[in-house]
Amino acid sequence: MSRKKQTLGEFIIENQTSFKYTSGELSRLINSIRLAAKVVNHEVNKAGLVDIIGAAGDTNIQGEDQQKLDVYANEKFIQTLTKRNIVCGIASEEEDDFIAINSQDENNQNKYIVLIDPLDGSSNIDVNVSVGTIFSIYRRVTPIGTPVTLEDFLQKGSEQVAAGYIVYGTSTMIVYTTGDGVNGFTLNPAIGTFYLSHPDMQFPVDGKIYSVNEGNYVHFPQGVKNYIKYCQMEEGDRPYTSRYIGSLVSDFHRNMIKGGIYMYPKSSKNSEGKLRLLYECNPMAFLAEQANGKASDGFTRIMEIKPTELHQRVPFLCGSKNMVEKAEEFMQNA
Ligand code: P6P
Repeated sequence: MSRKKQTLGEFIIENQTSFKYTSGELSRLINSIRLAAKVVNHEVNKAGLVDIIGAAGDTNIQGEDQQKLDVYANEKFIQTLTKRNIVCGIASEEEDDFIAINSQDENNQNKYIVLIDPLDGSSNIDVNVSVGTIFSIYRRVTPIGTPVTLEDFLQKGSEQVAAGYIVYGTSTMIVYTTGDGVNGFTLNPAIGTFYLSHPDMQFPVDGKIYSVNEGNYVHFPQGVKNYIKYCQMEEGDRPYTSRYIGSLVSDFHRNMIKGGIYMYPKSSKNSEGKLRLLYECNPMAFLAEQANGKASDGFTRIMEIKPTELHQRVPFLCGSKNMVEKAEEFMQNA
């Protein structure tokens, strides 16, 4: 008889003492993300059945066509986080500016801010390929009870208190860290409960999978080209396998389980890369490092980069430590 699997709710309660700050609020925050994840999951899973897919007709600050599910997911996460009165500020890929929550209430003692990519990989929605939500949580740095400012959001990734993702794949999972390792929880849709299915997730120190959009090869810096050719060379345990889903959360999740590297380098088309530092790279970097992996822009540790803008982009490499270090070697010696 297999041991009863712990639910996400039980796990949060059991582990909140290991969290170095006031634990109750963070637990409530993770719980509100869990609720929003279930609501969004329900819509993602039936996207093909109702007229909710397809462009919403608007574009976001990134200039990308907003998919209706992008808009829906953004609204649900913001509503849930606001309604539960847990956070004092939210920034989202789908919002031009950050949102101050209850900023007129000087009794608002909420100390956490959340940055979110509500539906990453949304171009995959219409073709039934997995997508994800990414979240990053900080404590505010401006005085409690005052409206949050941009300073609260432009913190280094090393200041994150929690980060994670939801992957809406063949099964729906929440994978997150509060700085004490990475744990994965799988949703049982029949009863709407997440169960601890992947305790203490770790990147294998090495791997054989490289994930990059090779369609951009001719536009990459020479060091990146040299690393890709290294991956393809018949030597030792190479050539590696190329796997690129076009959904960061899905590529990251597979590489964390099997071993591998994900790269979105800068190029002559994207001078700073495509991925956003605050709500894509920093949370994935926190997870990567907590899972014994590594994340950099090829030269600098992602979580050491001081943000200057809310929607700032950076080049991004993350995954198995040895693979990231080999790619950095090629990039730094080109
Ligand atoms: P490209 C999705 O838009 C995303 O932000 C990541 O999830 C994904 O890895 C990447 O962009 C795909 O971008 O340019 O290769 O299609």
